[in-house]
Amino acid sequence: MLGQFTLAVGKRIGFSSGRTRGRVWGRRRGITDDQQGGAAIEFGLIAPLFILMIVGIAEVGTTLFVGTLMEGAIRDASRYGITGQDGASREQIIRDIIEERTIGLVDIDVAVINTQIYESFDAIGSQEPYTDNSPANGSYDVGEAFVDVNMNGSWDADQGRDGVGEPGEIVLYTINYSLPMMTGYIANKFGNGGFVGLTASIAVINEPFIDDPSVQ
Ligand SMILES: [Ca+2]
Ligand SMILES: [Ca+2]
Repeated sequence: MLGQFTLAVGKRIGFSSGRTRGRVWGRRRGITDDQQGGAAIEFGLIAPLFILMIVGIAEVGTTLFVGTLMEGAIRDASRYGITGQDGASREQIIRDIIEERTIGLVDIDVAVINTQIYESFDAIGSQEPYTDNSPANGSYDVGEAFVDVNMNGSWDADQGRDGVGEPGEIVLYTINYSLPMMTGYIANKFGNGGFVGLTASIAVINEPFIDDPSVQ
């Protein structure tokens, strides 16, 4: 009896365990396939967001980097400008310094570089004084009397005068650049016509240099 029982149990166990293993392996394979399929679906959903995030980081990083280069470039250009070296070619050398310091990431032919002269630091960004009486509406109107601070014959909302300045004059250096964005999707969503506007500026006072090298 014991032998029959053992045999029966052995057969039963062997037979049953084989089918059970088959069902278990089958179920595991099914679970694995399901997991792989689920992972593929999840990746398909997440991948675009992940790629967008990476591209966005690259765009922001590039923008910050170019902005930092522009700030360094305008600072170096102004350091050169205040010395008054090379007289008439000073403006071109300032442009050359900006081009060199921005290591080709700023198209110097597209960038707008301005140097404006002011009578004081407080005058930077100030409009030319005018008499508001024709009509008295809080803004300048043609025909109203004004002080032509920059001597260009017309009223200006900013009284700066173009130029790199005489000895002791205050000069505002500004560079504006529309940086093209790298990816069309980001540019369409966040850019201004595919560009991001960058500005760097610095105000300095010229050293008491001799403006005319021929005069000693
Ligand atoms: Ca007015
Ligand atoms: Ca004016």
